Amino acid sequence: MPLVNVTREAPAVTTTPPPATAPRLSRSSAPGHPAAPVRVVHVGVGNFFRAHQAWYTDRAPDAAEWGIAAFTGRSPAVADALEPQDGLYTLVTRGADGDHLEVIGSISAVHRSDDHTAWLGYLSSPDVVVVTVTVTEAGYLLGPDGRLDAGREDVAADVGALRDDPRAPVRTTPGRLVAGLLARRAAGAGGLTIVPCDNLPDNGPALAAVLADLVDAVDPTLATWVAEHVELATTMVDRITPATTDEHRDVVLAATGLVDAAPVPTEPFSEWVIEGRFPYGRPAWDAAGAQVVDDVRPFEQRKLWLLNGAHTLLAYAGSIRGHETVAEAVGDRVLRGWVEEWWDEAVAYLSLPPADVAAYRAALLDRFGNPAIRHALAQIAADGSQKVPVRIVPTLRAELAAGRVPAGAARVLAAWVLHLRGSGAPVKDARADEVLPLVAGTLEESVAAVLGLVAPDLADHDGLRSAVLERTRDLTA
Ligand code: CS2
Repeated sequence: MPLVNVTREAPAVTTTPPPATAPRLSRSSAPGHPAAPVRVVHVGVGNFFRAHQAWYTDRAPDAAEWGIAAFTGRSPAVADALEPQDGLYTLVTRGADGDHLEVIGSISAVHRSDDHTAWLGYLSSPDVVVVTVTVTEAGYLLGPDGRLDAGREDVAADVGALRDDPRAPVRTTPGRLVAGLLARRAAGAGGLTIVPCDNLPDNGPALAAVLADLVDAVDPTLATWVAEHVELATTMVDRITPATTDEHRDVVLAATGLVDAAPVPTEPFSEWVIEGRFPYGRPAWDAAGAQVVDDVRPFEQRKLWLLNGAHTLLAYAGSIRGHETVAEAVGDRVLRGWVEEWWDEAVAYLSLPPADVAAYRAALLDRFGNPAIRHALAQIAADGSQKVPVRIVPTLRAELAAGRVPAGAARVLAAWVLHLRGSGAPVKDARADEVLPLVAGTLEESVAAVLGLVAPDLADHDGLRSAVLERTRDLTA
């Protein structure tokens, strides 16, 4: 795999304009990346997937046998960028020593989410045995009870469409998966493994529950076939991957002489921990650095509570304190103290050896402080309604059960309430219609209502309410 290293002492971006006629990155301008036959289908081709699962697949020793057909999720624009590039893109890994540029060739085909015929075609093929998913927490359509949120209008529309015609276009990710499974059963194409790769606790069982509910509503006879043919893996995924900007395009053009409309910036660190049997096969992701374990939960809790929990704290409290990126925010002494306070609470409930947890915390401070990763707090602030309950509430509950009102967890809730009330990063939430009315009254009322959303049984806990209120004062001081 050709690698270009660009040191920061000799900046990649020069003032010399690149030739106006610079060729576009593609399988002909960047030879050595033949398209592998499609055996993996992916839903949600965003930057995270391209820095993570696609990169592991590219590095696997059997990469030549495992091409990916990648479907867009919410944003079709990436398909417009990748199609003329034959699926190729540049991964820009930004370390302390500079940028490492690498062309990734594992995406053999790119499709827009509405290319339902292509979707059904792949799922009907016995060659395809793995489906990976990165659609963000919100894409799973989980209700508060951990089952499919069947009251949603888009879910009802998918149920109606699939009952009438199993090949009808659908709107949701669970709808696409069920449509694919119906087509696969009809084609007699055999079994496959679905690999959810989003930051949800127990993402395999969570997706299994959603699919079971949808199957039940659409065609209960599919349930037996699913039980015999569909495996769900459970995974912990980790790599900090911000959005692409023109700076990244300029770095790639200056270093390679090729135009890449959609390079992906990412950090050097990467982790993928996978629990799953994969009886139908998979790329040798373990040989590419992924860990295959019997129980992913300890790793997932460590990552979700320490990394993602601190991200959520920084996104709200940091933007309220006037910062724009994670690196800026963690460089603020006050915020850094709040992060440590939160970690001190959360680590008590992790089951990994304390020395590993301590090393992870130390590494996180370096990762957050990486100045070359301009990870926008506003990006992390999105969809708090999906993130706060899984990142913060388990520790909150455990601390209350132990008889303590945790200041760190209360602070995250306080910062989120203030954010929803208009402070710091702009509010962008898949459930904004439900969340924003909660903060329409006084601050006291907002705190009570938000607690009622994330932990209904704790909404009347006086000690917790006053701790959250008190923390809002620290943030507005
Ligand atoms: C972040 C994650 O946007 C967010 O909510 O906390 O995307 C985070 O950067 C990744 O999980 C890192 O692996």
